[in-house]
Amino acid sequence: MNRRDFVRLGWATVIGAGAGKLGPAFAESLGLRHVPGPLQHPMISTSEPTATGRAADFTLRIAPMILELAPQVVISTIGYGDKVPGPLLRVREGQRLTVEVVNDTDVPEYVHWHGLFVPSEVDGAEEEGTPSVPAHGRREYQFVAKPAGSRWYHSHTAAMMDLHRGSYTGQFGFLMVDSANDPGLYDQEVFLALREWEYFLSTGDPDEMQSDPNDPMPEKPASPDQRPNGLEVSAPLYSINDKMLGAGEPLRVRSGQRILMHLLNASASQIHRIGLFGHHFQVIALDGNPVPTPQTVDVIEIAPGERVDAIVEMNLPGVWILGELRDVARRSGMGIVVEYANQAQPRPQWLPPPKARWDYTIFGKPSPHPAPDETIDMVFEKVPGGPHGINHWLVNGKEYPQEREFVLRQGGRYRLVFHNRSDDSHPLHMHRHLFELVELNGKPTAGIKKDTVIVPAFGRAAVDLIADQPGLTLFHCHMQQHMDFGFMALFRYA
Ligand SMILES: [Cu+2]
Repeated sequence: MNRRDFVRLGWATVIGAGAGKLGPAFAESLGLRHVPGPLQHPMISTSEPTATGRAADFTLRIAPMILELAPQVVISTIGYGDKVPGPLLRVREGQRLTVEVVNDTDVPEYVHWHGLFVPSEVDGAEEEGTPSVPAHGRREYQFVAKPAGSRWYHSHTAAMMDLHRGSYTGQFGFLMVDSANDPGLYDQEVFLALREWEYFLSTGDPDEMQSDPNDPMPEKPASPDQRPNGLEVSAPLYSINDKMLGAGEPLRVRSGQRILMHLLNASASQIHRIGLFGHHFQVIALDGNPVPTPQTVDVIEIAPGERVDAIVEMNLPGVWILGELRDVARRSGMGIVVEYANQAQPRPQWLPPPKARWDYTIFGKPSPHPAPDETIDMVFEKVPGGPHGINHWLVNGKEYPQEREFVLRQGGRYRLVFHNRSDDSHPLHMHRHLFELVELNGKPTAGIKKDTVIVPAFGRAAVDLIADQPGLTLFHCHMQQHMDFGFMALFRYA
């Protein structure tokens, strides 16, 4: 048992004492440990808001809700429209969209439209000047849905030390922008959001993935930082969409079907790896953008903020678990049963997929890049265990705010070089733009368009960006705690 498992078991024991009512047979069948019993919550109002002005295409209502992750595992969170994930918003590319957001909570909120080209005033980031949805108030977001692909929407409120705000809550949902050119080469389409619940702070290493000793680590300093690490965000419960493994409906398939999986990591803090024994994922899009070279892989790695679209051919009849590779995460709920029709054997099987390394560059193409007009170096460093015992983060030697430093000229072609001088991997997200991956740890590539990129521990990535979306633009690590404690910068147009 490692330190992390110990912390987790300790937590489950404390809050599960006297409340471990999860049916033993159910729990055993999944290899789940006992988890806390139901919590008590006041009833929430279900009255519908009255319309203001023009009719909205969609209404999102932010309100406290209770969420049944599994029988007898009921938690309290804040969600959109009493659903987790929130309602699937599905639109055509180029469609003008009005979303009315009603905020039935006591705090101002922001809804961010992740991966869309929208103006700063509606992007849903306070730092860019988007107005809030006031507490017990409402606001309309109007924008044109583009570009096509798997987008999503989520709270962009700072949480700081409050682990029941912002992306620690159930405020996230899928936003599909359909292209007129979708070839539709699949039989079923499923949306799978990866999540943890009941976040807490611990000194256990929440970075689930050990960095690979074979990684080149071009940014590793000669002498390691000896200061003790601060408190980080961990979680005892996991789910895919709103259910822990085994608690929801299985994914029902037939032999020979092609299933298009829209995977989203809606986690506030963890990178995940997903596998399905005996099956392969044909990755066709990253962050919603078609890749130049679709490739088949056994394991998908996906960081907070990222999306992966993959087609899975169903050619091994049985009852399987699509799940997180780490036993602790899968046994705590991160998985879903995949059930072929007409199966006699009811017990879902987990077998680890073949060992595989995730490497974005296999989905790229080799063509060279024109030289950028300007290169902007960004150096990221950790200050271990600062105020409140939380790690703080520096961008070019400074915690956010970085308001004057990063300036783009309209139409300019920029190369951003991300130097990760910390021992954690970070998913780096640029609002309102796409960038093209140019290099990862010294490996060149082209044609991979993303809005969020994992830069491995002590790693380096370079991305090209065309400055064609005037307005303030937020850049940050997509892990909520990192973002809240310094890991942000603001780009402005000259
Ligand atoms: Cu980070």
